[in-house]
Amino acid sequence: MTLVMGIVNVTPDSFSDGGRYLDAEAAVAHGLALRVQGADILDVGGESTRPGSERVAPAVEQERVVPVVRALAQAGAYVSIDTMNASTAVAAVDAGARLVNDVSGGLADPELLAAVAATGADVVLGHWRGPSADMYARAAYADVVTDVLAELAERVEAAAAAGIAPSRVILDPGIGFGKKGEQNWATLRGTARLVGMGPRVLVGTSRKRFLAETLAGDPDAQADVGERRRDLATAVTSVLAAQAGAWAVRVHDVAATRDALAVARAWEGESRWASPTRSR
Ligand code: PMM
Repeated sequence: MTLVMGIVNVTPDSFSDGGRYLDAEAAVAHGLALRVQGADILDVGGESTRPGSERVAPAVEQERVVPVVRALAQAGAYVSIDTMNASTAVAAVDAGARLVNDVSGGLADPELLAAVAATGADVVLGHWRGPSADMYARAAYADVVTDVLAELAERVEAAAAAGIAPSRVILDPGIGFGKKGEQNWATLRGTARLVGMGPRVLVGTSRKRFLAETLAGDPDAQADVGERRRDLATAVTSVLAAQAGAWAVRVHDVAATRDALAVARAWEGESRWASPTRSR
């Protein structure tokens, strides 16, 4: 069954939560609420990767995320740390994180893979072609799925060379990272091929621009598509990712995604009734 990773952003500039969870206490409360809604994993991040965003100093990032990781891990949650920095990854694992989620696949910080290897944590390697500030300039592909798979295979090799076995790796196609509009849909259509590479696969479409562009029917009007419609679109793409064999989906609206996955499973005959939300 596909796992649900709930997003806990601890950033002042995230487009998704408007910085509402800047305060660590509020972020912890939000994470615990996502858990009650049925999140299997809580993904804590302190650096926004929204298109055009600037990098955050690792020390600032750690001030934001470490207390939140510690509190959620102490509450018994399976916590992942969304970071491109080796020092933040190590600090978060020390605080109880069990998974390092690097959207850059180890490319942004050359120390990250070796640092994660030493911790024993699992690692998400995302497909990435450069920092968010100018990532669309690198959105040129001969064939997007073939290129993404080949570049991720290189990251799996780099991880292995650093001491991380493929069984500890989770691959992520990096939806929205160095990919525009239709390139994201083409990448998603390749999910089953990505799953065929062997490692577990995580797919993150939640509230992303390409969904809003599709719903608006006009890329220039994407900002007019609100959270509710983006969350509904995300529930649909998450079901489709699950059907293509994804190990997990990364979402803001955990309750909607769990409901959508429960309905899809009932259609498939795997489970007739939705499991009640958990209050672990
Ligand atoms: N997307 C964002 C941030 N972290 N991590 C993974 N593994 N995959 C993603 O697609 C991904 C990510 C950007 O979205 P946000 O700013 O809404 O969290």
